[in-house]
Amino acid sequence: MKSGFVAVAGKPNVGKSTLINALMKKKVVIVSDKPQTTRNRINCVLTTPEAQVVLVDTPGIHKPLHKFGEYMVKIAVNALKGQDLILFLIDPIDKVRESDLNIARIIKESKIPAILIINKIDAATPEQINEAKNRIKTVLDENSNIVAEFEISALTGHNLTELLQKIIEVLPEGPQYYPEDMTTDRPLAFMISEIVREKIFHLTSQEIPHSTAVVVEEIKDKEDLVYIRAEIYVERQSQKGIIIGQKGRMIKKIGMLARKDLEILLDDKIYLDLYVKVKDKWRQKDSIILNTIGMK
Ligand code: GDP
Ligand code: MG
Ligand code: K
Repeated sequence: MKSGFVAVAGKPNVGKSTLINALMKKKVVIVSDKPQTTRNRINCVLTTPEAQVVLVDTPGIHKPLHKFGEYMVKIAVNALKGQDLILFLIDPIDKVRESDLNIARIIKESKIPAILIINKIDAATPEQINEAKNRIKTVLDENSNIVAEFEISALTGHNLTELLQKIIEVLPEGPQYYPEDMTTDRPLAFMISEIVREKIFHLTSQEIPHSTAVVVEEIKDKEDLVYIRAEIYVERQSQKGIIIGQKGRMIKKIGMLARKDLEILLDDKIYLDLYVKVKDKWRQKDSIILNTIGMK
């Protein structure tokens, strides 16, 4: 069986959600009867008799790079690194802009196989399509990780069967990751935990060991904000004291700074709920950690 994680990347309005929805309709075995599962940051599992494709909406790589701290770019690249394939969408009507080129640079740096997708060809002129291709290829040249190129219309379905075939062809042999109607927030949880960790180490300097783990327990898309609950696991009571700080000042600061970065990444208001725990129970959590930080 072919299986893997497929990141769907591209700037806002390029057609990511439309494509995910259209691909989900092509699946032979229906794993979810809720068509709206592609909204927001919930990912889709597409299971056919020969393959399982986990479509992952990639958060946080569509921002101008200057808005990012350097470590955030690293996190974006690392989050992609958990993926087996990237679908990179561009929109020839809106033209290829600096934001597209930024995403292209991150994709190139990730070295993951990627399929370049020129979307909206039902509405674009041949000149617009050519111009978009030429411009994106200033970054994604022959030496890059682009393994295929498709002109599609996510709206009308043009070329989607061929695209899906190619996706399955490129994916590695692998297990069926999900038995049935499962969703994952792997890359997002990974980013959140890395950002919270960065704030902890930044604010507490030497006092907190790098074995400290942040486990994202809950991500909920609510009407007007994203609610995130994460647990920070330390080894000793004294470390818990340091992270919480006097009158909770340190944990507040960690939370505030992490929230600011997350709001930039996710383009949403964030409510970040942080808890500090001593590691006792932490061993049992190993499997959860592996899932959340995207290791295989
Ligand atoms: P996202 O922000 O990348 O998820 O983009 P969406 O999927 O929400 O699409 C943004 C807009 O582009 C919507 O109005 C879609 O209907 C439109 N759109 C998406 N794909 C196509 C396409 O292939 N052709 C045309 N003409 N419009 C499209
Ligand atoms: Mg969308
Ligand atoms: K995600």
